[in-house]
Amino acid sequence: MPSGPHSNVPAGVWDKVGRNLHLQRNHPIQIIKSHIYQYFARSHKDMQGMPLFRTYDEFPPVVTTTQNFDDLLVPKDHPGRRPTDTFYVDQAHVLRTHTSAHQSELLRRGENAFLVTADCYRRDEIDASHYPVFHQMEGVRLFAPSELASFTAEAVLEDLKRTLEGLVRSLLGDVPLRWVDAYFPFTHPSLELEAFFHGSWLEVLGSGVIHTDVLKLCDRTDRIGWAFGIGIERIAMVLFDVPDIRLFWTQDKRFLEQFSDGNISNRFKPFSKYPPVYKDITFWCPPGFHENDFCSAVRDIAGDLVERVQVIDEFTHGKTGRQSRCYRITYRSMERSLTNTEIDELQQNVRTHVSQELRYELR
Ligand code: FA5
Ligand code: MG
Repeated sequence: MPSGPHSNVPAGVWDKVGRNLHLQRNHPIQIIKSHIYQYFARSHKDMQGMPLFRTYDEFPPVVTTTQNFDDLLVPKDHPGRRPTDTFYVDQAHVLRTHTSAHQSELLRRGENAFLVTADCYRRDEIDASHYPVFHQMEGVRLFAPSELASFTAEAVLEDLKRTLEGLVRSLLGDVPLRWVDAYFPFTHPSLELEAFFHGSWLEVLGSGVIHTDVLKLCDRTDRIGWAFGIGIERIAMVLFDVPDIRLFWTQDKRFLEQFSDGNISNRFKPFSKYPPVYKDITFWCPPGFHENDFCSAVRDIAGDLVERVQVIDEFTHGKTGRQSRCYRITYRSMERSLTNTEIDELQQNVRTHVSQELRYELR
């Protein structure tokens, strides 16, 4: 477990390194990965009739900041680089925040079509669709001039949208989908795809036309192409109707036994819904306050017993300009009923940590 002055990886996250749900038989994450590999193998063939896309799913999770950020033109002052957002192993290494970290090395090797599946890590908000460890699949396709009707970004974008719509429809059927404009430093134009799930729009992937400056860095200016990064948990939630992302990490047989390799037509039958317990905490935000620091502390203390962290009230003091926030923490186990004593103890630990380690002034 990394422990130097620049490391901010908590034990609860480090424990998940190596779990590789995308390699675990009969696990929903693995089932979706295999479906996508097969879909591409069928739909995209090379001149010899062999699958066009090469697949990689064993790249180690610790990458350099060059791979994760610089190669992708992420500006030095981009918030995504900060230790509030990213888990640093040391100053020059991070737990990859996305599978795009492997794009450039494969492009430099001369590859033109590949899929990379891997575990990714982020300090993020806490709710039913965000988890500090999740799985992405990167897809990249470069075209030679002869492979496109016109050698333009428009033609690439059209191929990207057609490919992804076909892929996502093969999994999600007629679930409502919509494209929204997005921004990534390494693609232009950029788009995200959202799926309608439990009453709201859930983002399932980011994508775009690969920025010409990325291709320049890789010495691949003879081609143009697209890339996408799909959130496998998000697809799995919509496909199997899994209401909470924490379930993918459970060892509970009542969850795991509902899934089997090759089967994407079953829906998850919730085995129980235990009651939530709500606890509020109010504090003055110190200068430079970042919500991810608070969420990360709650996650470290409560693990998978925390379901959601949300601001329910905030105000700024008229004279001092200090900001006060009240956060509501929802505790709920996916597997059992929680006792009051247990939750009171967790909440007390959160309060102590917040005041003594993070040095927030409680109210
Ligand atoms: C990216 O990570 C880009 N690398 C995607 C990309 C690749 C764009 C290639 C262009 C070209 P984004 O941060 O939006 O983008 O994440 C992509 C997907 O990962 C999201 O749509 C979501 O499905 C999933 N995701 C992101 N954060 C989390 C999280 N904390 N928990 C679960 N899934 C997540
Ligand atoms: Mg996004």
